Amino acid sequence: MEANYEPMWESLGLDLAAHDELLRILGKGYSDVFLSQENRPKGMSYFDFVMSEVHGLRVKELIDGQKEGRKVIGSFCVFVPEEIVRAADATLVGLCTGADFATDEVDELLPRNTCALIKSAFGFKLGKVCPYIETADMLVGENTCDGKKKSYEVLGGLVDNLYVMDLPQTKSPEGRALMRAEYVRFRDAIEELTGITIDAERLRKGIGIANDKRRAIHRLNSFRSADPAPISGLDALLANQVYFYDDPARFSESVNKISDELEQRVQKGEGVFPEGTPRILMSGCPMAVPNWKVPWIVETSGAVIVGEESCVGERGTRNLADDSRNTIDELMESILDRYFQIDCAVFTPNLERQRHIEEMYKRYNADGVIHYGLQFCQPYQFESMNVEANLEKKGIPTLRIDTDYSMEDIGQLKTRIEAFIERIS
Ligand code: BJ8
Repeated sequence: MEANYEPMWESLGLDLAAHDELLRILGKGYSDVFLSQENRPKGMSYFDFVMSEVHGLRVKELIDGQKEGRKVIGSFCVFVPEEIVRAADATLVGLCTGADFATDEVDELLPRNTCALIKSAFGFKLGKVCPYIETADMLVGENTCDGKKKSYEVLGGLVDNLYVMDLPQTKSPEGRALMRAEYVRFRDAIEELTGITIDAERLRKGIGIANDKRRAIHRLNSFRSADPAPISGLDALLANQVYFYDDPARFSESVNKISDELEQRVQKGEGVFPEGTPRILMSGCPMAVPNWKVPWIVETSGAVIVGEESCVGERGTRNLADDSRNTIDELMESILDRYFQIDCAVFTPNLERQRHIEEMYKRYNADGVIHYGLQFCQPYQFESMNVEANLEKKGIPTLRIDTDYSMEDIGQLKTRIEAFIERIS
């Protein structure tokens, strides 16, 4: 018998009618986009289950954990260090930012030229349809792009548990010092919230939990360089999206099971699409659940996505933090070492990102790059110009797309993507 989560959603203050509608659309979209795929690895059934319960069982687990004293921290960005949260036996979850909701109310609060990701975060809050934001004991905003930075000033008026982390804009010694100070301040805030003092042993454990998840994703990605590709880009993206919600140990185990299957597939030369299918590297803005529009168009137009240069992808999971150091200060430095390498476009200059795109293009044996920019996202839209020019100069075919979460441009996108696939075939 299906569990009844209505009392739980009601106690979180969700708008039940609007939330039902959201789940209906989400379920239909998931079925159309994911369940219609052929030759999926059997292990993906785990993610089908997770998605069918994304606002149900997982939220219940978080609330049950809260009853046992485990705090929930909600985040909008991969700069929020999961290791510190886990070290205090708390749980980090990514917040809903992948679909338009309550757009009229959002337009009253935010300028029209705000990116869809930020508008979405507000839409889920204003429309009362995100159980994660309502469950969280602390919401962490971060001063990255101007849009996010200023929108947190607005969000602060809507919630009473917002913590804002300052972040540098340059990879200079001064930038690193700022980030170090902010990570220490964040550790203090987490200690105060949880009542737990984070010592070296706890922090090492937190690093281990986060590293294990990353290792699992690295292993899955390692099989995607094969031709035929053993997993679709949509399914790999889904694993990267669920990374932000799921219980870490269960996630790593499930991803490793899928990887066992992929290993077999690669040995036998089996894939989701035929050998020789044009291979695409996606690069750019993060795609949060349920933002599957462009990957779906790509993979129903005769190509396969073999990698994501994105925060919901390798920019978010690249590099482990070194847990072999001894003292709390040394381990904090390990965390800093790792996060200071994230090549988000809010940094200037940001040349590492260009290098990473080229490196991933080669590693995944891609035939072309699609740069995915959200309209009004200045950092990534600005960078996309140079990215395209530099890649094309090196003979790497590149398509630059600027879009949002609406479905209005699907026809136009499909035409451009099909033409691009023809170019790289
Ligand atoms: S580390 S990419 S998750 S900031 S799309 S809100 S940049 S206007 S999401 Fe990001 Fe952290 Fe960077 Fe990653 Fe602004 Fe652009 Fe909107 Fe964006």
